[in-house]
Amino acid sequence: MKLGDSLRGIVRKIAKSSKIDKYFVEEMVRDIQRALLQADVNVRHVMQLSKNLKERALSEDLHPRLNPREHVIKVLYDEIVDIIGKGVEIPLSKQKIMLVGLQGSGKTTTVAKLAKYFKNKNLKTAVICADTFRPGAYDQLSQLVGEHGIGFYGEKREKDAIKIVKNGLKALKDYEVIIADTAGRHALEEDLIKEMIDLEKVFQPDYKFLVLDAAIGQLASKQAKAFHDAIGISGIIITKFDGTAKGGGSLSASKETSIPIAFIGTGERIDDLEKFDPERFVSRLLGMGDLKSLLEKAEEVFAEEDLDPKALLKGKFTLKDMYKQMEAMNKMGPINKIFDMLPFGFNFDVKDDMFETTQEKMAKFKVIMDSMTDEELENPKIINTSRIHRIARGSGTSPQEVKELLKYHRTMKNVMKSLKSGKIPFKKLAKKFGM
Ligand SMILES: Nc1nc2c(ncn2[C@@H]2O[C@H](COP(=O)(O)OP(=O)(O)O)[C@@H](O)[C@H]2O)c(=O)[nH]1
Ligand SMILES: [Mg+2]
Repeated sequence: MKLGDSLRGIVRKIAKSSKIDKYFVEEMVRDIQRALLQADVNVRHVMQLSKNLKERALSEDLHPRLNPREHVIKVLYDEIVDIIGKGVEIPLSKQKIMLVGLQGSGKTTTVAKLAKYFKNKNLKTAVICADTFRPGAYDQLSQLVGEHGIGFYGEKREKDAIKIVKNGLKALKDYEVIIADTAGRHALEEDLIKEMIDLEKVFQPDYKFLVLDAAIGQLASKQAKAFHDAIGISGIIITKFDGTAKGGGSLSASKETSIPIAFIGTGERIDDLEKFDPERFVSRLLGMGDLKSLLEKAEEVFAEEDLDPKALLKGKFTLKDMYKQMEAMNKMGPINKIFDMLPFGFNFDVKDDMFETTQEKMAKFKVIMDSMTDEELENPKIINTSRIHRIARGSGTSPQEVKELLKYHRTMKNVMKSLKSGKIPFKKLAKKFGM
């Protein structure tokens, strides 16, 4: 994400600076202003943050465990956490959730993502299609949740959303979590408001989430207020965070309206949904890493795969381990997103595409590994040129492809090693910051 890129650049500059003085702070504040304004953060917030940064960076007493550079990073971290909205804890229990928002904001996609989120937490989850306005809404939602073991209720030809919800509640009474998708319009017009209010009365949701497209930037604030006034919103879900440079606008809109942010959508896939936690979010944004989220996510996936979660960080890391891990990683989503969660100073000398664990690549790796001996799988170091040729012949691949597999393994092994050895500044920083 663009905001993240510029902020990480600034943090790196601070970390490398030889001296933190007035000139340095002024330049830094200018850099930060540019980054935040480009991300469409409200100028008022940017000015307040600049003022606080200038005051605190040099005058404030240093924390006994921090050096001046770390102090400035910590101040920056605090101030950014302060201008974005708070999170909200959604219990993992029986509940009903209703999603509202303008057309195209990402409601239907998010209904499916949320349902999968609760389903992954072992709650019996179903969705209701109460969008009778948009043709194809029924098919879209039933397809999205189709293969994921999520219940679905809809009535393809019924035009009365209230009736559908009433029937849906009866049909789905054995489910623990029920999420309703509702119709959107191009603007918040009277008929939409009326429908939302009627639906709310019948459905009686525990949570009403407003789905906001991150690309609307600062307009998010106005939209959130309007929906809040109409039906009372319990939380915001910001979507399409992956595709915009303006994400800062919706993040600070939450602070302005005091409506917390519940989740963030970061892609089109059903798993591209993150629970929002401002502190974690900002530490990732600043490149300080988020090993906590990473491990949590790994744990979820590894549980599904029946693997030891800590295996990511320990062990000899043989080719067999790598394969298992690739399978798990595949479920966690694109690997470059995972690396976004890792701290700065964690430099890999590799391109993103090297980490693409496509099904195709996995299949090829598997074929190659089938032609290796157990000894080679346990200790890939012994694989010399003549072995490479033998393996390539045996698997019907090219020596080039065998080398690619070995290179991938070496890189992953290095990643594991640095994670294990704690070479990462984050751990130190995190401890110092009391995170
Ligand atoms: N890149 C990206 N696309 C998204 C995200 N959420 C939704 N979309 C896309 O946005 C478009 C509109 O989504 P939809 O759920 O139909 O919106 P609705 O009209 O509010 O129900 C679809 O093409 C989705 O794939 C997201 O977090 N990231
Ligand atoms: Mg929809």
